[in-house]
Order: sequence, then C-alpha cells, then structure tokens
Amino acid sequence: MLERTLVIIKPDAVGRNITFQILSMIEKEGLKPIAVKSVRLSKDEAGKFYYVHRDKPFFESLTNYMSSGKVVVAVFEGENAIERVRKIMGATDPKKAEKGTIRNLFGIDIEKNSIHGSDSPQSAEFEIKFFFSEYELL
Ligand code: IDP
Ligand code: MG
Repeated sequence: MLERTLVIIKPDAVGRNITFQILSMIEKEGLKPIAVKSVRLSKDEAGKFYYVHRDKPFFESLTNYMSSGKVVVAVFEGENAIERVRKIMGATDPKKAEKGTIRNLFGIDIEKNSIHGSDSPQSAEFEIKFFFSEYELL
C-alpha cells in the first residue's frame, strides 16, 4: 500500500549535524521525501505531539528534550512506508537496535535516540497534519 509517514530528526542528531546523513539513509531505501522543514517546538507543542505518552514516567523529560533545540520534520512516501521506516530506525533503545539501523549507529540513549517515525496509519495521519498544511504536501 502506498503510504506516507512522518519522520522527526530529534535535537540530539540535529545538534551533531547528522540530519541529512540520516535522511539520506531513508531516501536510499527508496522512500521519497515529499516535504522537509526545520522547526523548534515549545514544550506545550511537544506534549501535544506525544500526548499518547502523557501518563508515562518519561513524559516530562521527553517533552523537555524535544523542545530543547531545533528538530527537522519530514514526510516520506512509498509502499509500506510506515513499517519500512520503523525498520530502518531500529528499536527505541539504541542498545537493543539491530546493527546498521539509525538508532544503532547514532542513538545516544533510550530518550536521545535520534529519530522518530510514525507507528501506524492513524498516527501517521495525525502526525503529518500536526506539522504540515495541505499546500506543503502537494
Ligand atoms: P518509538 O519512538 O520507538 O515509537 P515510543 O515508545 O513511542 O518509542 O516512545 C517515544 C519516545 O519517548 C522514544 O522514541 C524516546 O525518545 C522516548 N522514550 C521511550 N521510552 C523511554 C524510556 O523508557 N525512558 C526515556 N525516554 C523514553
Ligand atoms: Mg512511538
């Protein structure tokens, strides 16, 4: 199925100047970048983006982290884009991420794990709309 998924290059990776190194790993897998931009989230916006985790013990730290510096948000399109990006990313905890995945190569710890990717068609729809207008996605 042709899908779109939202990717965020997180502050730890943007801060180390590896944004396009990471985005090109996804592009090399055959996924098409259809929109890319740099944004700075407020803590409140980070909380709205990660609202599914609002009751988790790591929520406070996560929203502080995600609003600590610029992020780069991107929409990628392709067959089974959601699952394919999750595979290229690797497990949430870089220590557990498969060799050669983005989080294995670049992740610092379970929080500062360099990249976000949507985990379902429902979350992809919410997350893409969160950052991009219809016009930006044409
Ligand atoms: P995912 O990014 O692999 O989908 P989620 O469980 O949805 O992982 O968690 C969202 C983000 O919250 C993670 O990418 C990571 O930055 C942070 N996070 C998840 N679990 C923990 C934890 O146990 N401690 C600290 N931060 C966490
Ligand atoms: Mg998730």
